[in-house]
Amino acid sequence: MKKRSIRCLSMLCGCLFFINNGTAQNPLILDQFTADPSAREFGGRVYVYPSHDEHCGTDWFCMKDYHVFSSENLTDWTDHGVIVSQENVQWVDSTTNSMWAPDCIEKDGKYYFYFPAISKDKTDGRRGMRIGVAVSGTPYGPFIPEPEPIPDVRGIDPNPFIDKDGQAYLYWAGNKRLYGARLRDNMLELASEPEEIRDLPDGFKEGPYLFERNGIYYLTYPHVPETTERLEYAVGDNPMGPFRTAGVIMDESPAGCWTNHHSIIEYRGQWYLFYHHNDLSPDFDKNRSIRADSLFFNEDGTIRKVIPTLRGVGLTDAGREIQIDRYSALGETGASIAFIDEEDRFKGWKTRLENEGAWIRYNSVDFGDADLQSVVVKAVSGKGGTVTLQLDDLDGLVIAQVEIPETTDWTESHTGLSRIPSGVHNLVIVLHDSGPVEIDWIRFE
Ligand code: FUB
Repeated sequence: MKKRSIRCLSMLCGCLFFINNGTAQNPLILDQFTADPSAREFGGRVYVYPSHDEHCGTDWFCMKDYHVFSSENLTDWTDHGVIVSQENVQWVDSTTNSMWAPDCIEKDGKYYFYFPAISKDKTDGRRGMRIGVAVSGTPYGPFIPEPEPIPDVRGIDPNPFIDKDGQAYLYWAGNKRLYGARLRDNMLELASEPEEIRDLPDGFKEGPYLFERNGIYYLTYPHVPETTERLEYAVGDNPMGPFRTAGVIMDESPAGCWTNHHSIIEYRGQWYLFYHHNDLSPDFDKNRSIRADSLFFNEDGTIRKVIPTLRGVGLTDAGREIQIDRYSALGETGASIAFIDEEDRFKGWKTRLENEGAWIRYNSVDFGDADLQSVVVKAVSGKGGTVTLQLDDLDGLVIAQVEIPETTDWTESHTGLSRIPSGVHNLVIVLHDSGPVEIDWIRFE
């Protein structure tokens, strides 16, 4: 999978707008590291406010600023550019690269962006991680940071919530614990003393995210039961609890990424979990990438565990480059994925089919109204090979047989379709020789 082409659309208050073309899968953003995704629906679009990991040559987090990304179809993400930077917040020590997990909420037409960072004020009681607010008239800025952090709040991972009665709350983490308080109407100050949220499991907790559904208040949070974080939740009848623990939303990463951090929203009738993993940096888990997967509730309101996928959410337009390495399923033998270029992982991944019969499946490809007549497969193969493209949900119907030429360079092979599909289908690619054949992407025309 090659790096997505980035197209500049316009300028707004110094922030460039970009389209991140063709990203329908996990991770969502492929041209930079992103972590701690706080997703919100504003005006019929999903906005994701992640933090922004960089590689600064240290073995710790290096986070200097925030971008916001938005999408209407959860497939095409617009990067609205930098909305807040450590360089433009008066109270932040801009040498500390400590702009950790943020969140944003709308109230009365204003957007309040909450973010933690290390304060430049080193006096007792005011030093360390504080939480600030930046305010905007739109979800994408310009955000004007308040000159001081929120008084009386010390910690990280702010999460604002507005209840049905209009009362706003702020949750945050500190000293391995979670805290909450009511916010004043101005959204800039606490209206009550910070309270520790009790009756949660012992051990390290951070990243609180609270939402309400059918009268149940879900307090969700990463917790370390053993060595790395998993996403858990507790439920209560009130925004400030008491809460009772209710289960696990996502298990620890099998690959060992120490952190996870999430948010949960309903969008157009479907619930989604936004979270992160270190897909683009498997050797260094402080360079993370945001993801999204669908989330489902049981009848009794409990949350079904979310199994992380590469395929992610949203439909993939058959006329765009389909990155099949973000697969839904992979045959047990002879199929694998790898980075296209280990020296530049932002170029993404490729699929390698090794033996006859090796296969990979990519779900939810939208063929539209049946006017696609041919297919392009970008592939490389030292021996050449034949692959068939089949529709899994139509009993394996073969729609094309593609001859991949013997070549040492990536080559685009064009083939007419033997059957013209319409609508949404699950695409399977099967190798019919002994390979290997490596595939970057597939596009229908
Ligand atoms: O991104 C820095 C920190 O790592 C966040 O604030 C935590 O929630 C964890 O994801």
